[in-house]
Amino acid sequence: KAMAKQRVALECLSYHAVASEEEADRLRKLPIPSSDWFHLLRWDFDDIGLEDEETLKASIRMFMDMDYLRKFSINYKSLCRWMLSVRKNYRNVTYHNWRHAFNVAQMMFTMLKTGSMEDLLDDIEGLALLLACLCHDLDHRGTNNSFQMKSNHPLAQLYGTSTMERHHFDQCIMILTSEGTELLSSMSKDDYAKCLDVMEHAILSTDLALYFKWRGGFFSIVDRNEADWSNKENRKLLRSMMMTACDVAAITKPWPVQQRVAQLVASEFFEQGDLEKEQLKIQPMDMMNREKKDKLPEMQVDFIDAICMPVYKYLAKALPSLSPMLKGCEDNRQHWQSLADGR
Ligand code: 5BB
Ligand code: ZN
Repeated sequence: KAMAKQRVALECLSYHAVASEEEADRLRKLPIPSSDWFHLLRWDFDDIGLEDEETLKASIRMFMDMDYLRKFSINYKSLCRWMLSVRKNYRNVTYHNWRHAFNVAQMMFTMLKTGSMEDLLDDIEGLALLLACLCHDLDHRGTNNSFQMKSNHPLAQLYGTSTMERHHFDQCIMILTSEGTELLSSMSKDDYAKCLDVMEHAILSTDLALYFKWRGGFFSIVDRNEADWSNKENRKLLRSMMMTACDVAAITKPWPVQQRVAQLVASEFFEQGDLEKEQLKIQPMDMMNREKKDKLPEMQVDFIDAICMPVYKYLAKALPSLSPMLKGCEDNRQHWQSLADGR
């Protein structure tokens, strides 16, 4: 394990950049428009009209409006430098890039504020979830856990399960503990430990395998009408479902947005399929095979039925204020079904 860790450090982790102080200083001096201006509190938010720098400002705005700078004595310049560093540690891959992380965080912000979930959670949980959303796919290479395994990547040797998610969390910790980006340095030891614990669980929750493992527990709590959110274990399940709901929230967006994002997801899958053919000499699954691209509508319907609809259905059942996500998902299912039927 020590050897594997060393190899990973050499082969994969050596590149982890912190943004320069000059960059942070520049961002620190720029005005930050309101949440209203960015439409940050809307379920149908779309990032397409925003410049890259505006996505940074919008992310900072979320922390300001949650009042986390005051509540946790977060230094504004550190927040700016942290934000720049997080963006820097996303790669230019087709889908799992900074824009995706930003959209996931916006959805969490909307669930907390517009969906009133901030009333159910404490401030440390809210802060940890928002930070986790921005960090949850750090250094993603556009390939999934199964690819790391099949290609015998050192990351897969280090982390046998939830490979990429453990790596995303690792990267997240590295940024949080680097000089100049130590956002949580004013927290008490206990609060800091709790925040990191919630973040780790939240980032791991974005592993689809863990969603399948944990969702039954959540569904039965909701079905038995025993939704006591003051219970520690119940809250843990709730937070994990919130992460999944935000991670796949493109499926709840207005149809033109959903179509555009689905194309990005498909392209990234096809790029992995190309690597599997060329490098691993294996036949990719349909989802990753560009020769099967006609199956996209059918696959989106399956994705909605197997993964998305259940999480939005149970979240809306537990908390009716979240039903706009369910509605958006249902609308998109209809669109994809029509296309699958050739209509
Ligand atoms: C996903 C799981 N996989 C192991 C087998 C295939 N499936 S799937 O049938 O549900 C599927 C999902 C098939 C095709 C898909 O996209 C074709 C473009 C998708 C799909 N996945 N469609 C999407 O719009 C999105 Br967004 C995604 C993202 C899934 C990433 C992992 C989500 C983690 C949730 C905790
Ligand atoms: Zn993600």
